[in-house]
Amino acid sequence: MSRLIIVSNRLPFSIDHEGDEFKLRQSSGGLVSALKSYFESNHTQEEISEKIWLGVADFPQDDWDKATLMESGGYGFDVRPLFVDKQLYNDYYNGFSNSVLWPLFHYFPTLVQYPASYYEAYVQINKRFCKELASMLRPDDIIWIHDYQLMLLPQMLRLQRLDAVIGFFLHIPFPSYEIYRLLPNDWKKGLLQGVMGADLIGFHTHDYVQHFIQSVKMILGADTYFHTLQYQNRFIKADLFPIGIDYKKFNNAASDPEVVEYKSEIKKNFDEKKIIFSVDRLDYTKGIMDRLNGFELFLEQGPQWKEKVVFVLNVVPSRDDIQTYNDRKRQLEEKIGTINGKFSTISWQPIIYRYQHLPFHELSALYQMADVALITPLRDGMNLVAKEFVASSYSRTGVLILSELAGAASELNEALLVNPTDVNDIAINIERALNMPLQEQRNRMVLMQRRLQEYDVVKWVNDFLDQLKETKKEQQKLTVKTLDEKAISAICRHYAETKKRFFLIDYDGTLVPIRRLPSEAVPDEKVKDFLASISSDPDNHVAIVSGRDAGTMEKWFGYLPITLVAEHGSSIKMRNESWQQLVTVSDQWKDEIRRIMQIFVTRCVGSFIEEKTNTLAWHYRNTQVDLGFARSRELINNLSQLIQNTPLQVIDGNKVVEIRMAGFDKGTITLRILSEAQPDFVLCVGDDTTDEDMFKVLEDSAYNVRTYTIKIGNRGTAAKYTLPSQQHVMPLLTRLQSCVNPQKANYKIDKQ
Ligand code: GDG
Repeated sequence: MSRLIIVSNRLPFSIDHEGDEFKLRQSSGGLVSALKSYFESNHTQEEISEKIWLGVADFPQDDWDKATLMESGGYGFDVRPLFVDKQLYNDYYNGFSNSVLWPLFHYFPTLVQYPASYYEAYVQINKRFCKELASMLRPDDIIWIHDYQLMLLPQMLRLQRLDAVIGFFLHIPFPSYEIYRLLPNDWKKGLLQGVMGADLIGFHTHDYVQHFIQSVKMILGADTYFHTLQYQNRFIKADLFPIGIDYKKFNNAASDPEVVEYKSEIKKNFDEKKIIFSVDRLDYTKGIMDRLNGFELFLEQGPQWKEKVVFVLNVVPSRDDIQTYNDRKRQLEEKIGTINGKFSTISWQPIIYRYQHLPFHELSALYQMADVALITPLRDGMNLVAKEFVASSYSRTGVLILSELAGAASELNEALLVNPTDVNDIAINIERALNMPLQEQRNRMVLMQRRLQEYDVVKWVNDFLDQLKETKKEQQKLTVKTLDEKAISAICRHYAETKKRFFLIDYDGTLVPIRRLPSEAVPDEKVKDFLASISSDPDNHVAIVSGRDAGTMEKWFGYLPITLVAEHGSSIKMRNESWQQLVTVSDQWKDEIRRIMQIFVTRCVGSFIEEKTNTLAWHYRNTQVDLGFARSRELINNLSQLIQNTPLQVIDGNKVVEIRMAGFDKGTITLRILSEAQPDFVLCVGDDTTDEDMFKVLEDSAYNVRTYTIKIGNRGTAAKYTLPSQQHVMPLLTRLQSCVNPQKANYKIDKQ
């Protein structure tokens, strides 16, 4: 049995007290709504025996001690409040979290403030969380850390507990690399390293996952393969988990007596008027000013709506100790006054504005009574209000107008999607929504409801926790062993027992060291003699699987009885046969790619382009290390965008970026040649990213022959074993021959 420890900046409630009376008050906010619903449901994971919520208390220790009634929570979880120094908390929360990360991650870089003291406080508070957690952790605990206030915590905890199961979820957008890189160097590196301490990192949308992976690649240089990242010898997964809502709670609220009563009050007050509704925390990201401008334009352009429509605008107080927030409040209230002053009649006011937190029954009644929900954030991680409005529509009518820049837009395609800064777009869509036929409203609602019902908050939590467990299992599988004496002896024994052995050997960086220029990496007599010797054994079949062009391969090895694979599988010469060209499509794509690579050659002294029949490669092995690496990230980025929807692929190789036809890789060709050869022993060795394709197909459980995949170097790999460097390759292969020919036994890995 495990304990689930939820860690978030704040606890999900405050304490109100009058005299000796202490009362819990639930905080508003997306995370609280979601997790509270999950804890109250009966569908938590079976193996979770206890739930604990750790967060900073916004009440004094004294109140907590008195309110002992809360020990058991009443919410179905234990509470661990953290009491921290007020000034420090202020610099961490209002400072770094909400005046650096919040504006930057929501694409408001001009609002970011950069005092060093903010980051220092952020480090300190993250450390406080770490200390508290470390003191309470048990071996089987599952730790789930939430949101941008605690980005350093996963790594801090990892350093204390190497085996801990740690999940991290970011509730706000992860911005594009161009925005993220605006952070000072230490901060941007520190935050990413911090998050990478987790085993599983969750985001709301595919875009945020991609942005994160790109930043990790560009800034930390981590290896990535789809959603798996390899960093400092650990495998980490980043994936999307679009948060769901408590669908039933909102859908069933229609029969709640309090809701029914409040609805009849609304009906009485607004009569037959159409209702437009919005509710958000007071925050510049929520786009309230542009929304008001859009509504004003709609009223100007549609005088026929006079006295027939009312906009119920509810703003929830938030972060009022940050100046930017107060300024916005004043500006919004002025704007509301202007619109009401301009359009009101003696019996009608177009905007009903409230600045308060609504009780649930009022919120729910307004969701149900609204003809239109107008939700137009300038950026929003997800936006639960949009989902709650859809779930509340028991009659399946009502129209959702939603910003295309909210995470929810990627799931709620049937909403009227608007650009939140385009007031004209907002005005047009208000008009469109108010005129939308009932049948169309229903068609759209039904589809959105079905989706929300299927992936509700319980599914969201369980999905995340299941994936976390899976990631842990995968990590164990991916653990790579250094090829040691014991493993070599085992390979030797197997070698001696078998009669149909197959060797798949990469060339550059494997048989010969990487040289300054590819033309310098010519095979010497030792390599040639070895290849001649190993291939002379009739029980052995050797294939050199290279990225080199066929002409060079033929010149160097054409006379030997071995198989040659050129350009990663674009052409092949099977042992004792002639060359076969496998890629037959036009190479016109090369002109555009060459032009871009040429720009990088100019910008990065020492780099050069290598052109092969089906491949263009930009080599940066001769450049200044940091510059070459940074430029290679940019080139990969540019090329990846350019080749979208084409049959090309970009390969991030060892000091080389290559582009070539997809579908012709070392993995595909490996399967092809092995299916013909039917061996009973396979040994595959390589050093590069392109060799990973061979390792993967050979390590795939569907491939039944006993295989030995060996990667040179310690970068992330799908291979079973690693060798420390290229110099170990020839001695190892020579030693294998000695297993049937003992006088060649001169290689002991432990002595290297
Ligand atoms: C962050 C991300 C992401 C709001 N006003 C009242 C009220 N609420 C409840 C809503 C909803 C929640 O608060 C707000 O959630 P959002 O998703 O809209 O926004 P954030 O609080 O900024 O949340 C966001 C979320 O995390 C989850 O990952 O979606 O993008 O910024 O549940 O119902 N509830 C009541 N009265 C109110 O006046 N009772």
